[in-house]
Amino acid sequence: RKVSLIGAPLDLGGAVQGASLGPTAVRMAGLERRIRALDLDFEDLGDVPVAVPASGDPPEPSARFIREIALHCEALRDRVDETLTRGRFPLVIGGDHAVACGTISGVARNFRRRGQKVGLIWFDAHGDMNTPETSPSGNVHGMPLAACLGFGHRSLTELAGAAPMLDVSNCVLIGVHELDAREKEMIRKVGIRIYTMREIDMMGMQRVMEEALEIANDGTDGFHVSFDVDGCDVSIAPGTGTRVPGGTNFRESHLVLENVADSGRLVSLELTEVNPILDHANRTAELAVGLVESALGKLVL
Ligand code: DIR
Ligand code: MN
Ligand code: MN
Ligand code: MN
Repeated sequence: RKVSLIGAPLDLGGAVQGASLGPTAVRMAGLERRIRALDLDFEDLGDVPVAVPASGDPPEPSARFIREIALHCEALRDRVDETLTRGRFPLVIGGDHAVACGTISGVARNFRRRGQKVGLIWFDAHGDMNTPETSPSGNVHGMPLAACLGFGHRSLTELAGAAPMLDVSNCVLIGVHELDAREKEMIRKVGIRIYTMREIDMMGMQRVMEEALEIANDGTDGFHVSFDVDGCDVSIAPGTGTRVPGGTNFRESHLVLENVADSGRLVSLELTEVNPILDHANRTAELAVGLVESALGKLVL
C-alpha cells in the first residue's frame, strides 16, 4: 500500500477553534516516520486550503459557514479522487468532521466512475446525522454523515454528483454516546445501522466489529473509515472540541482499526477533530498516530 497524507485543516464546522491545527499536531507526533517504519511508501501532499470567511459576512445560522466549508470539501474531494486514481491510499487528517463530506465524495465519485460501490464505517461519539433543519447548533460538523446519505444542504449532498454518495445499507455508525433529539429521528428515518456504547459494552467490540464489517463489505468493493477522535474516551483523547464522557478505551479504539486492517478492504481513512489547543501536551495526536498504524496493519507480533 502506498500512503498519501492529505491535511484538511478546517475549523469552520465546529463551535470551538483549534481543529485546524490537527494536521500539524499529527505530523509532529511522528506520523511519517511511523508509517515508513511499517515499510509502506509515503508521500505528504500538504494541506488543502481553507477560505477565510469575509468579515462582515454573517454565517448562515442553520449551517454556519456552509459556503466556505463546501469550497474546502470540493478541493479535498478532487485531491482524494486523484490520489485513488494514482493507485494510492488517501489518509486524510482533519480538521473538524465536516471534512468527511470532501473525503467521502472523492472516494464515492472515484468508485462510481469505475462502476464500483464503497461502504462506510463511521466512528464517533455523535451521530453527525443532523441537517440544517434538525441541528440545534447550526454547526456543520454535526451534519456530515447525513449529507453523505443525501440529507442536508445541496452544496454538500451533491459533492459526488447525484445524491446520495453512499448506499445506507453499507454504512454503519460505531461508538455513539450522545445524540440530539431530532437527530435520533433522522437515524430512525434513514435506517442506518448503529452500535452505541451500550452495544459495545454488552456485545464487546470484537463482535461489534465483525457485524460492522459485514455491513460495510456486503456487495461493496471496499470501505472507507471516518474516525472522529471524540468517540474515544476523554481519558485517552482530551484534545478534541466536543468532549463527552463514556467513550471507547485505548484497546477498544485500537481493536476497531485492527479489525479494519485484518479485513484487507480499507480503501481510505480519515481521522478528524484532533485539537491540540485543548490537549494535554500532544497526546491526542500521539493516540491518532497509533490508531493510523493499527489501521495500516501494525501488529505487536
Ligand atoms: C452536535 C455535536 N450533535 C451538533 N456534534 C459533533 O452540533 O450537531 N459531532 N460534535 O462530532
Ligand atoms: Mn463527528
Ligand atoms: Mn463527534
Ligand atoms: Mn465533530
